[in-house]
Amino acid sequence: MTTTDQPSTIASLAAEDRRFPPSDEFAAQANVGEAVYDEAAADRVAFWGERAARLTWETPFEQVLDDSDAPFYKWFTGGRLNVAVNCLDRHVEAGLGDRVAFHFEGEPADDRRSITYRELTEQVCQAANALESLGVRSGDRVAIYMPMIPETVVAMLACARIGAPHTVVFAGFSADALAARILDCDARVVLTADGAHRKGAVIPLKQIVDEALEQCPDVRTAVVVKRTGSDVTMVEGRDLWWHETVERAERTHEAQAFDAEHPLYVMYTSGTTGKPKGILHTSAGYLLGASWTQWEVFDLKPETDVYWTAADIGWVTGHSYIVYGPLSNGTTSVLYEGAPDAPHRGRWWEIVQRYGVTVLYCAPTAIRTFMKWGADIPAGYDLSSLRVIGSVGEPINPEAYVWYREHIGGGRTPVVDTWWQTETGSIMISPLPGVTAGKPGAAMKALPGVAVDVLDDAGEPVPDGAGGYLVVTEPWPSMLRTIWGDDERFRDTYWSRFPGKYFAGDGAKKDADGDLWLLGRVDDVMNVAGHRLSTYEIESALVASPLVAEAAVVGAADETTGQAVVAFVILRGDAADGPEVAAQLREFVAKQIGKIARPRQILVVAELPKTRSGKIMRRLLRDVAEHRTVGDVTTLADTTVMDVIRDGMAAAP
Ligand code: 6R9
Repeated sequence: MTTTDQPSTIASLAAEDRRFPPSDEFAAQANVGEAVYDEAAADRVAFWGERAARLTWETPFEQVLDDSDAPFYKWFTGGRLNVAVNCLDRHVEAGLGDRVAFHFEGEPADDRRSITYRELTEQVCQAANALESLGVRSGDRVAIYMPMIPETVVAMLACARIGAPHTVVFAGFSADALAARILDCDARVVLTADGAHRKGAVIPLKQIVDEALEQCPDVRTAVVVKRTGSDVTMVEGRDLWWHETVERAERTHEAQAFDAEHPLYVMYTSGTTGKPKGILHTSAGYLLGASWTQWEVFDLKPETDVYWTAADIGWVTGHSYIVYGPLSNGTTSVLYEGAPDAPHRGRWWEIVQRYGVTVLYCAPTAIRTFMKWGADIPAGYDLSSLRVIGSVGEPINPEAYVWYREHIGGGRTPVVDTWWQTETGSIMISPLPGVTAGKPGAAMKALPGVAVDVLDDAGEPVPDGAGGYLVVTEPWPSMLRTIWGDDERFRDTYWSRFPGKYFAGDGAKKDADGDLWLLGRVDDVMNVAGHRLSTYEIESALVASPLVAEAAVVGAADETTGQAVVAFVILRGDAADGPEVAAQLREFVAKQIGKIARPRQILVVAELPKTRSGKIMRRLLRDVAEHRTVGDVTTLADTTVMDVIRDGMAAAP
């Protein structure tokens, strides 16, 4: 991607002139105002030093940032704290023991319970005691392969409490994927469940663990939560029931403080090439990032808000905004186990109504799915409790943003489009709900204390109106510290493209006002007859058509133009399929962006291939568009999707 050759596409985003400033009423009560940007700009390091007062330290830190061994930055050196104490004990000690930490909503009907901070603290103490009695010591890695249930949160915090870094593996990854992660970080203990409920069926977690452990001879113990009551084989001498170990342990546990840089967790994220990268986060800086950004970006009022991140704990979004951010802030949250359409398509809105959810945070893929199902479904529920709604995981197309604001936010709530990564630990680029006049589709600007820029190939900042590579130019507290066991890959992947700066791997554009538009991964940029086109911009144009609910665009090799645009679309509930639809949509894109962006081919599909966090796997669609064997599908949420799409492509005219 270069700075100059995007004229054909800049026009489409520049034409987006809808603006949504906060109401005076909202701005007046907001946690964070304009002044915070100035405060952070005046002295960024001091700004973070002051924010750190929101954590409870056993020993205060001596230095905010130690950059003597960059890019191996250290934050809050000399400081000591316990992450679990910050998430639990201190709230109970402050008299908040009876506050609900989680409203847990299981997938099966009427399976729900609310857990207070006192109860959660006791359960975490029990699990910490149990882990210690199983020989887990500070620094030992523990793998967690569990459903979206309260015991998963308990497991994570118990690890944090005893200083044993956890690695949570998404419950739905295959036995091979699980084994690879266990082996990479050399975990010796695995926490799991007999099964997980998913759309009325049961995922046999324990069976998958058994299979994975055939490859992991060093794992000595598996502790199993009874969740679904499915038949499981318990291996003598290795497997233990959670209810016979954890739930019989002492309810009190003396927590010890750890160094600010003590490892907290390893989260695996897929690279474009090679094996998954184990992203390492440490204690104080990470916790501060999650805690402060949840308060700042969602205008969190822990006394009154009911906060819901509708994402999976096995994704970094769940780590930071279901577990560590909300609990460190003493928030009441919703924890929902199941799918949005289990057992019906109004399930999320039923949950919002039941608990009076005030802040909702989810992914654009969910929003586009709800668009497809139709606005009359959410309209059947009382969503008036919502006051801030957020989006994460992919660029949110302007039409999806406006639909979300209108049909979920009642035309009233600020929408925060938050850009960040597993590597960044917490939100980096986002509007502030009480300050920013939101532009649909734009993540706007870096949060106070975060420094980003967009660079061209030569590493020079691009002018307003141009696009390039997103970088973070200064260290931040919740940054990854390394790739587990591979410092060299850490330097190569993130710090070598633009020396001294963190390379995010995403394309971005500055608009005429200097506001930021994220364009997806750098690899998702096409070259059509010499023009650089971003998949996201063409997808946004397609989604702007009243016929289309979701679109995925790829560049396929083309004899005349180098690459040609191939689009896969899901039609909205009420749009009829037919031969004229493709022709209509091709013209629609030509009109919106320009002839150069007109898809060579448009295929109507029922589903798109997505990862568990809802990201479209364009790489697989590219394989189909170029008539290749479809590549590795192990990280897909539904692996059968690709067969259907491939058959559709073969039958297409
Ligand atoms: C939190 C998370 C990171 C990648 C990131 C980017 C994409 C996330 C986005 C966004 C545009 C947003 N991404 N949020 N793109 N706008 N608001 O998603 O972490 O799973 O590591 O993915 O997701 O491409 O580089 P992770």
